[in-house]
Amino acid sequence: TERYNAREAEPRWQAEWEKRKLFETAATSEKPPYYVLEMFPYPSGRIHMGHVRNYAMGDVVARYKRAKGFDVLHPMGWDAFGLPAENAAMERKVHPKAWTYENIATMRSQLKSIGLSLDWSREIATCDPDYYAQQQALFLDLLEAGLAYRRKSKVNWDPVDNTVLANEQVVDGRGWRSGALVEQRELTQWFLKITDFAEDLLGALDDLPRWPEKVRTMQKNWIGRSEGLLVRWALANPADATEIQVYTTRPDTLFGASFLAVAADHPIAAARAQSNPALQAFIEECRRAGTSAAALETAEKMGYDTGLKVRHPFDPAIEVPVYVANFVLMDYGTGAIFGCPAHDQRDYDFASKYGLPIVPVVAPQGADAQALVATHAYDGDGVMINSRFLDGMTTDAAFEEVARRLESATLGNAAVAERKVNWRLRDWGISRQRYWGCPIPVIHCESCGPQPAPRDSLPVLLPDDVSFDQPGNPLDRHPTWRDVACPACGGPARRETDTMDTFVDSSWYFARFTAPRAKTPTEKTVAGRWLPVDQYIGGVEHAILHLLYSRFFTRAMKTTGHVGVDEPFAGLFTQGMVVHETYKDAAGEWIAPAEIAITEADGVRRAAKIGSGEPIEIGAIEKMSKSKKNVVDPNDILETYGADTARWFMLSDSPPERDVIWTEAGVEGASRFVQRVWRLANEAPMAPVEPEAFGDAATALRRISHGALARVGEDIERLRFNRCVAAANELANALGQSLANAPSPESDLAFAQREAAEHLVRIVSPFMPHLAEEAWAALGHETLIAESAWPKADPALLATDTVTLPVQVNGKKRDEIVVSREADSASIEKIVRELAAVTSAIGDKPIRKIIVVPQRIVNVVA
Ligand code: ANZ
Ligand code: ZN
Repeated sequence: TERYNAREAEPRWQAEWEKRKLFETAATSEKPPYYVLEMFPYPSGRIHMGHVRNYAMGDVVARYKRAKGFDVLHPMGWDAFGLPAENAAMERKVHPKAWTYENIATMRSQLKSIGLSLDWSREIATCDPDYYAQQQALFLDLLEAGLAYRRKSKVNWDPVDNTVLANEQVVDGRGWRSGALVEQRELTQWFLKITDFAEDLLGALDDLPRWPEKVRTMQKNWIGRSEGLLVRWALANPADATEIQVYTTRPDTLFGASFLAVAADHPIAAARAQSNPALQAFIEECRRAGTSAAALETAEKMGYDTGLKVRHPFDPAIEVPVYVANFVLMDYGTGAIFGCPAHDQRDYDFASKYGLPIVPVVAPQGADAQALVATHAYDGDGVMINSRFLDGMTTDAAFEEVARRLESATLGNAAVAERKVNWRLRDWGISRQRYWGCPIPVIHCESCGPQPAPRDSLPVLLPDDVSFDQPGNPLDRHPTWRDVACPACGGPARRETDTMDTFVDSSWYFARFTAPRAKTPTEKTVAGRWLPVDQYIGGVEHAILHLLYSRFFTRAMKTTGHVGVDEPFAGLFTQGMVVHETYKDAAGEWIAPAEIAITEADGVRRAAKIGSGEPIEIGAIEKMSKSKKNVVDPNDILETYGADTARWFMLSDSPPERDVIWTEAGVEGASRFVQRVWRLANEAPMAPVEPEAFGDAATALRRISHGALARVGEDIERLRFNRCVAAANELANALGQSLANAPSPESDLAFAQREAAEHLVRIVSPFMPHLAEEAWAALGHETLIAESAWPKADPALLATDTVTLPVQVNGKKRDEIVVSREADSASIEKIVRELAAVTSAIGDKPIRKIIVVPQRIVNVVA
């Protein structure tokens, strides 16, 4: 047979699928629905390998589920608003809209050449007026429901460019273009009330079993519920105030308090600074350095003594000083803390710097408490010491005792303390002083205040005639767009010129896909059929914000009557990155993989520049990035090998949640496998009739082929794509060996061989759909494989085919694997080495030994 020609076959099959509208999801169907979605891309210009991996995974699931009889929804769109389009406008004088839609066109055709089973008739771009019209309608709904409101909040202000900067435009406290020190300015901005749902967003995480544990933990930490105490401390020298209230989660450590500290923006700090220029200067310095949690985390602890003293809530004779400190946040708790240096590292650093006492109040039974805190804070468990009536108690008991006593003690005519649940989660500020985003549909009137834009005036369209030759938001200096009549009084008014955070755009697109052309945000019954998304797939970099905002939006859309569910994504999978070796020349410049040739001699790999032969240093394996030039362009791979090879390699080497190392050798291997499947399909005997009985050789082959079919189905359901690849390899080997025996066409073995070839093509079809169609036709089928059902494995052939082996790591069970009964130790070892449960259990320790007890158990010794 001739070699399989991917470059010729792939576009041909893509055209065929498109002609038959195979992947367009009909409006109604008797079949059960299944919604699989990959995070939609930002149209940056070109598809990269990370996209290919992400979409290949989703496509395997989509094609498999379709073959299993589901009505599959698998749409694609563009997260199309955002800053890069405006940067392109400034740098290259191209309009953000033109830039964005050109990129979309390029990337759409790239995605099409990968052969994804997408319903392109549902394509949306968030910058399409049809899309953002509905987003504006949603905003008005949230406004009416009290879930959107306005308040003052800080922004980064570049005093040279006279413009607001996004956080990513502030580099080391300076404007990225001007280099000027960035100031904090207060602007009135729009907020969405995500905090209304804090309790539910936290609690419901426990009802998402098909989410990775680590993502749920990250969300929990972000929402950050803590239980503590608000404690009022009386000022010993009352001046501008009589007390300071602090929030603490460790009231048990109260006798270890050696100072109070307030945030730079705390009213007490401002009051004291009025008569103290040095304190004022310190406060300003704190503000300049930024007061975000991230900025404070890394900054050196600094403080300024206000001269004030407060009295200990249990003993007025104990007085402690009050500082203004840069590590206290104004918008958390009360913006004031008591410092307990012995048991909090930040307080420890602070106390060491300013010579404040470090008194241990918690220590494990019998420990030398002073030694415990000699070099750093102790935050472990123990019993109370140096704490009067608390001594000997556990920290939990001490917490309760302090709370009980202070709740019933009084200061003035109120309790000294009250219990308080605190949340780290803040309301979501969505105002951006940017052009390329969804306009906030509000009109400001001097006499009536902010008015919602009338519904029948939506969408508030972005004007096209804008220029980027001056800093700032072009909408601010566009009078014919900006100046309008007040919808309430008809007097002169101005449009809101801020646009929405682009995270809003991506917080509901999955719902819009269910009825992408509706004249309302969703069609509730249609949304009800599809939501929640059955399987969502994307990068772990979105584990917090995007997913949390989407969870909030789904709840808000339920409140406002657009969907019937709380949770957007029933199943979530976060895939690993595509990584590649890096290369450097003698001058230390990064060199692209395409410019070098690798040779291997005596087990040593060497790199040299193609052409000059100059030796090149082989560096670490890292995430593909432009700056390190270790990027492989999907287009080059598609040109050389075709989409199927790229897709197969992407999913073959490592478990999908881990990084995959892109190597030329790996791609070559995948390419050889493509040809192999093609040969096997062509060499298989043509459709013999099913014999009455099967001999040993035929039965052995059927066990393997039915076993592989069943395993692959199960593994796709669990997104263990690399195991599917292993099963396909095994089957191809078995079939190849069997075919070498060349039986007569009538024999039972011929039947088993043909069946094995069909199963092999079926197994690879979700991964390599073009090759599968071509091979399916070569096997004599007149229908498309994409249109035919996934066959059922014969249970009689499965019963003895496989065994389930528990996998232990150092004697503790971590996972189990299903392998064929005949699998040898070497292949079992290989599977075990790649198990995520095993790799995470051993961490970075080396594997010393893998003991395989055939058909019983596997033990990994690390
Ligand atoms: C005394 C103490 C002793 C504390 C100790 C901790 C350990 P979470 O769990 O995040 O709620 N804190 C309170 N408000 C703060 C603010 N605005 N800026 C910076 N830190 C603040 O953390 C609560 C703890 O963080 C509180 O408990 C307080 O320090 C600090 F051994 O009080 B603790
Ligand atoms: Zn008005």
